[in-house]
Amino acid sequence: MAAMRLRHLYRHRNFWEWSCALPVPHVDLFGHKLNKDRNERLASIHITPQDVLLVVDVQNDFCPGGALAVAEGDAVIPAIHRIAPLFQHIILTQDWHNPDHSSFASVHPGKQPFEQINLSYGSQTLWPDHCIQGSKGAEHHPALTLPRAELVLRKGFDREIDSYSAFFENDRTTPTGLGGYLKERNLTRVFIAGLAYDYCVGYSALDARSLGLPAVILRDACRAIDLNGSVAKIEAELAAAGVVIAQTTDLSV
Ligand code: VGL
Ligand code: ZN
Repeated sequence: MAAMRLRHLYRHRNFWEWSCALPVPHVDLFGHKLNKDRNERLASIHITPQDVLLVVDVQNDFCPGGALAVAEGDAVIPAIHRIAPLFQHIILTQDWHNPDHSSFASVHPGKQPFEQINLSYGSQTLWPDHCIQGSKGAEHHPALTLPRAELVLRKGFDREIDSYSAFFENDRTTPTGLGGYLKERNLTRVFIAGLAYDYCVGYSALDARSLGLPAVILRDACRAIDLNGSVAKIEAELAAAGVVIAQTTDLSV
């Protein structure tokens, strides 16, 4: 009995050694070079000069104490600082609403924050007043220190249309200009971090894919609002669109 078990173990060991000796591919799905070490290969996404880090809406109003606070919103900041040095290109977005923006419950008599309403382009969630142009709440969180950021893209400044995505407003057709910027500067893959995972981060990733760009969400560098199943809903869409969900520890140069 003991001998049989031993033989089993031995065969298993041989199989393990044999499988470890198999040649491993030299490029990943995106054509980037892979580390030779098998364990590292599973964990590693190599950042190239054509990659961009898109830091979405890390603003006071989305952090604890803010008007539309996301739980642990400020916890994304150290994660973003950790990976920022890997990127040659960093872009920030800033939710930037008029005081009477149509996504605010306060401009719709009888409506409460987090209710749904129909606007010209379809269903829109109503929010507490947040990220009003020029206000303290609209400023980037003071702890966010990314002096190399090359573009700050403001969105949501058309009173009639909200803009979750950094690429298109919520009618899903009006461009913000970011797609053109990336194209002209030959930035071809987008890594996304920030707030909120289930709204502005998620929609930015979907729209990057709709423009044909590979998109990677850095999950531990995001936090979610999670309103009425919004996390499950966006995750189904992200999976269908081929958005890669990764961790900041998966990245290397
Ligand atoms: C956001 C709701 C309203 C976001 C912005 O940044 O995810 N969510 N405006
Ligand atoms: Zn907003």
